[in-house]
Amino acid sequence: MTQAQLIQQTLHTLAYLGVREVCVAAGARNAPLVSALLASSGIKVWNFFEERSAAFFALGRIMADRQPVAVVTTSGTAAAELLPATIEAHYQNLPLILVTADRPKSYRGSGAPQAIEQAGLFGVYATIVGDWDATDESHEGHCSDGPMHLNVCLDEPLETNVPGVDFAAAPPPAPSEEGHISSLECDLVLAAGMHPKDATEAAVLLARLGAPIIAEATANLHGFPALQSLLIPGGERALQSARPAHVLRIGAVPSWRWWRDLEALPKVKVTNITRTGFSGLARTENVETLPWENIRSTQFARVDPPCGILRFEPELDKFPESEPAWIRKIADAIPAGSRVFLGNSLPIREFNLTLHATKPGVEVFANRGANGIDGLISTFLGVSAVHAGECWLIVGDLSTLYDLAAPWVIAQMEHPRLRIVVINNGGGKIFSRVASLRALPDAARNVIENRHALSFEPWAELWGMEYLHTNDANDLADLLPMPMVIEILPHRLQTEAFWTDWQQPVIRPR
Ligand SMILES: Cc1ncc(C[n+]2csc(CCOP(=O)(O)OP(=O)(O)O)c2C)c(N)n1
Repeated sequence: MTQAQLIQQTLHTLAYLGVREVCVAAGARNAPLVSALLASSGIKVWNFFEERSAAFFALGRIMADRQPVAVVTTSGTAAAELLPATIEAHYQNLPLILVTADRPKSYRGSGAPQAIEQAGLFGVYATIVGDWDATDESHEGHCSDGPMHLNVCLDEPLETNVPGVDFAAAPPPAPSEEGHISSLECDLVLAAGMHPKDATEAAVLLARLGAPIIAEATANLHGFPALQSLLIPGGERALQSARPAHVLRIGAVPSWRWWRDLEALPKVKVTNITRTGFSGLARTENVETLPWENIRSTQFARVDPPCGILRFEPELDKFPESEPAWIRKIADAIPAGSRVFLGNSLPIREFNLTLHATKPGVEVFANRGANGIDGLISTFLGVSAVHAGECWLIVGDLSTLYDLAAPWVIAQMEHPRLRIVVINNGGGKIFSRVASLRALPDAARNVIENRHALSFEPWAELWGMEYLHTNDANDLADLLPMPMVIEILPHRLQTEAFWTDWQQPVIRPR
């Protein structure tokens, strides 16, 4: 097979996998692929100078539109930069397609320049589609769940005049819609991480079921009037009072500590309905994991007596400058029709804690596959890239420092009404909430928390974003329609006081 045929074969495979968007980070080795993509029709090309952002951005595009997206790298460590996003895609079971240009197979193990062991680079995290070089004729494309890796060996001379293909000509892959409908009972529902379309389906089942629901913001259930009386506020604190016999978890693995504690409660039955295939628990006793299609079952029933869960609302007025109170103020400022992305660590937990309702059309996303604090801004930008409304990211300061190159792609977006809200509490403050770490001497906590006094204003300036540092929530209304960094410095002592108050043990009424 000639190099031109190999390039075309690769592009046709992407087309048949349903890829209509691709993120490229160019080098010399992948230039034949990049130039053929640019000569193609029916494909949107986003360009990046570094691969880690490209891959997380692609992940965000998949999360928003639920279509496969490819990322194309050159050879060497460029390919390795895709690993964190690939792991996240694996645990979210999302079709991130990795196309890595490689030197010919004969270079493997040689230590020659920019030749690393790319075949199988992503281990268990990606299905390998062939190991292609110009002599390999077996190039069967097939669609699978989760990430896929196409390693494409290209020899010199590199051909940069290969004609493109028409991606729109490929038929869209048939959706897999199979599942077995089972019957089950439950007395408590935990919901997290659902695409808004899935949330609409789940809401029908949950309204019929009538069991109490503890839902994270990313479940996208808080906008349904039929669920208002079932949704219990208070998250972790409300869960402390629950004595369920049978938990139904739908969507992603919840971020609540209580979910982790379920490991030690083997008598509590857990039924998972999820697109990821992961149970989210190490224990297997009394745990079943069903495919998403079971959400349409009519065989569900609520267990009586109910699990006795109590309602808690955080008393934010007592600590108005605390971090949770700020999160509530930000949530209230987010207009209808916005997309929201919640950073890991404290932002997602505090948003869930203070959540009471969402405005119409607000959609919430997060990376809860592997819970990384890397790539969050890039994933947010992918989720936001073609959204016409406002897009809000709430993210910690260390998480922001992790992804400083992310805004590169903003210049390619049509409606970048972005609000990147950095909750700058001067380091990884989640660790100050862990009792064993709080007991450490200050010098050790300094290292663990990576305390700092950095400001994000120069970063905003570097990327031409507006910058707002505010102590007044009124400043969050009617923001200019442009990319913006909003830096919030919550009050440290009020935040500590809030948590002390909130962690008081739950007293159950007789
Ligand atoms: C890639 C990665 N590295 C390290 C961690 C471990 N980790 C979890 S939270 C956290 C600190 C987060 O700090 P920040 O983003 O400032 O948020 P805060 O906790 O202050 O809200 C770290 C390092 C992780 N989850 N992911």
